[in-house]
Amino acid sequence: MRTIEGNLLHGGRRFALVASRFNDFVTRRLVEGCADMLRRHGVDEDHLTLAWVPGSFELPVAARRLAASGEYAAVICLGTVIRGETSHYDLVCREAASGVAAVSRDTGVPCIFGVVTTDTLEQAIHRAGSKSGNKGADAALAALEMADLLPRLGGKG
Ligand code: INI
Repeated sequence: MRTIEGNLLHGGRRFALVASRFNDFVTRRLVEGCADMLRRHGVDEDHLTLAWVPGSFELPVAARRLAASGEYAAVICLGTVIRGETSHYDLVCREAASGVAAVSRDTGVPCIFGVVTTDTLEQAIHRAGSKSGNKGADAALAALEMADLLPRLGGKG
């Protein structure tokens, strides 16, 4: 069986991060975890771009622009949605998730969903660099792997 896998190699590629300001106390830690993981895998500082949007609902539209630019091997979307703070939690989560997935499918550029969705602020903090790891760092690994995998699959996005 021929097996195709992506390695965690930067390959000189450029990566874009899109982060939402809502709950930025948490999201900034996701951004730091993500950028740190990319740098530790050899990604050049010059090859990292960070764009801020107001909330997670706005992640897809910015991700689409970045993905369509053709400059980036992957776009990493980072945000924090906390149920306790919004009655439209489900809407924001659903639109962010389906929007990011649609950008990925439509452009062929891997768009990584690094949005923490929790019931409480405490749970969100745990996923942003304390008890439960850092979802931004996990998103960076997914981006490296997908960016390396896609060219190996052949064809076009
Ligand atoms: N955006 C978030 O990223 N996280 C949240 O928890 C959140 N809450 O609680 O409402 C949130 N709302 C803002 C939303 O993403 C949009 O920015 C806003 O609706 C304007 O379109």
